[in-house]
Amino acid sequence: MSPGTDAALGDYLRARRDAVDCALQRMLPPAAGRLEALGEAMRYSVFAGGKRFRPILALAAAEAVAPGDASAIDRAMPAGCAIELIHTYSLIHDDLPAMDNDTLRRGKPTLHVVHGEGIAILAGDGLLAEAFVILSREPDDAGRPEIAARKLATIRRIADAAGATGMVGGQAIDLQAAGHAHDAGGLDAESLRDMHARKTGALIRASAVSGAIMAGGSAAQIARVDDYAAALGLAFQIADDVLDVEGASAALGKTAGKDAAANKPTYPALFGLAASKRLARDAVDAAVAELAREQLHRSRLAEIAHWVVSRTS
Ligand code: GRG
Repeated sequence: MSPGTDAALGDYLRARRDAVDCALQRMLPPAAGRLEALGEAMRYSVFAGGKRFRPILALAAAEAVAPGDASAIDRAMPAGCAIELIHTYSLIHDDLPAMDNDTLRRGKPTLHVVHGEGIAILAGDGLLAEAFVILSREPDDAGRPEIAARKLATIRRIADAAGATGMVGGQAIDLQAAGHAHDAGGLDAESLRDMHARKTGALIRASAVSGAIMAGGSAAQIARVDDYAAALGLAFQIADDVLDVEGASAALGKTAGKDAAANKPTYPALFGLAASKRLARDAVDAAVAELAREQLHRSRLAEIAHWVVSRTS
């Protein structure tokens, strides 16, 4: 956890991260037989040491709409884990020579450096498909039509977030903008916001919404959690851009300073550092205000929003 993280929140995040790691160990197919190399490659990236921010967000949203209901956490866990696999696939592919061409991720050499580009592409593909195996398999909905309906809504939401109008679409916009001669890849503020809302925001939003859906939240609660997470995703991205400028590669576990070097579209490039930090704090306030509209602001979701902009990795 970051040095500034409140002790109780730090304990909470650690406990949740451990529970997510345990669930991921169980849910991923074993690396065995003829598929041992592929399975090992998938596990290498999944267990390279991510924060598990998205699954923790799904679990916190489930707790927020169903406080004190332990089954809510169990029901949200498969969605959280599936999203972590999709997120990990996106990092593997993003690091490939054809995209960001990076050699360090989660504090370790990137997957294509260790296992080669072909296996890295396939490991990413495998993780994406495996996410939907998990989503359709868990939790068991035998004889529970309301759980089956929640699963279907969750699958739809996650597929949308990961797909061509979500994360993949945002990455395509990013790829086209990178390397332009102008600041921030030639994108104006609105285009930058739209790109990030797709590339990073959509999956973050789907994480919180999936947790709320799987825990049986009301339509009004789910809508507020969605709006909260939209603002949170923006805060997360701005903080990530600021960390790329101010952070150290060792703490980040990835190469710092790459955005500016590649003339990437970022908030600091467009607004400067001080204004970017202010925008991130404004986004956190907006996120918490959305929670308050459904009395969800005394939950971990609000603490997580503040943590997102104070983290150092
Ligand atoms: C290749 C389809 C495809 C998409 C790639 C998400 C993404 C799109 C690329 C990652 C590039 C990047 C660094 C984006 C900034 C925000 C972000 C996703 C940071 C990494 O997420 P963290 O901080 O990482 O949650 P950990 O390792 O903790 O899981």
